[in-house]
Amino acid sequence: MKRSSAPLIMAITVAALGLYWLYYSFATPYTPQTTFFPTTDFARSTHEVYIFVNLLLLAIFVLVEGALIWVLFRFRKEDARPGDPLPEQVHGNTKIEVGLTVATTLLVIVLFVPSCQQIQFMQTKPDDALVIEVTGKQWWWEFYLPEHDLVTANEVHVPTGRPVRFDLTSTDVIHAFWIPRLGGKRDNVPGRTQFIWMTPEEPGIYDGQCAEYCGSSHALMSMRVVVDTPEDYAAWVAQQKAPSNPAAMSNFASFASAGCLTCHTTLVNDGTVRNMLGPNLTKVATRTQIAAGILPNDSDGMTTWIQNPQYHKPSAKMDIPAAQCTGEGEPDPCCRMIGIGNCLSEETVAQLVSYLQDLK
Ligand SMILES: [Cu+2]
Repeated sequence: MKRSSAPLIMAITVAALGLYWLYYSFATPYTPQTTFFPTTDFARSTHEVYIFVNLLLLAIFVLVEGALIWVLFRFRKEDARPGDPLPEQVHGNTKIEVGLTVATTLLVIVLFVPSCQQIQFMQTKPDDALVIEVTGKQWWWEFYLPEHDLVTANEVHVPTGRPVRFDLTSTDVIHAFWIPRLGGKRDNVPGRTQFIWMTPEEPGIYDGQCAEYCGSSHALMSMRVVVDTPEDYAAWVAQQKAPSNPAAMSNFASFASAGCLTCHTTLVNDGTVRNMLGPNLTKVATRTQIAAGILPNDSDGMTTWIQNPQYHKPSAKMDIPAAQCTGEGEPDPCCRMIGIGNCLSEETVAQLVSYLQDLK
């Protein structure tokens, strides 16, 4: 009987395509949330353990599967001639069983040691860290930097060359803080504070994502960490802390009368205004994105967000169903905004966008 090599060729092709897809999905620097290009001490040491464990397991896989395939071919039925005796029939082999048990125990020890070293490294708080308190909320992030008494949202800057410790908690449900190239991940649990820390080494923009299912818009809960040189970081802090008088800006009256101040503030970004219902917008125009990473921070992004936040982020606390609006005017698009019964005309929306784009 002629043996067909088609299944083997097909298996190799599928495996090769799978590896190709994996590589281009996860293993290029162009993938923003890859873990394969770590840029902190924490991310790199975790990555090294990961690679070590996986190479070891790959070697075992090749050995075991190789032995299995060898046996399949060596003892297959087609090679037996009529009248050949059965191979020796055995039951149990003490040497092999003891050998496998010892080898498995050694393997567990080899995996255990670097994992424990990594856990110890991660759980030792570094001296002189820049502390950032991170509060997860449905569905955005509040950052508070005690050293500068500074509150911001969804996007935060850190310097290179200094350990950064993120202290993680939540005010509603469990979220998880994860910026793959900086290292992670760890849960934000209501009522307790956990931490992760790392020392950023390369300036750049690093995106992350809530990694614990937290409700209908969980997938729309991104965060961004901008790693700056120490000089750029100092400039960012100075910009965030710079005194301004947003209440004197021409469109502040529209912002106030639209009810925005019920949940947001634009007036102060120090520790006195933590845990508001919506993100602190004091210097919102300095951020690159809005709504926790789902829209660009420009006039178009801001306009479409204000006009219809529920379209972009279902069940977000901003907005109520249009049917509940009680104001005058068109039901749509005028009357689909903000949970206090206000209707926003296009003119008002334009004023709000103009106001917010000036907050820098
Ligand atoms: Cu989530």
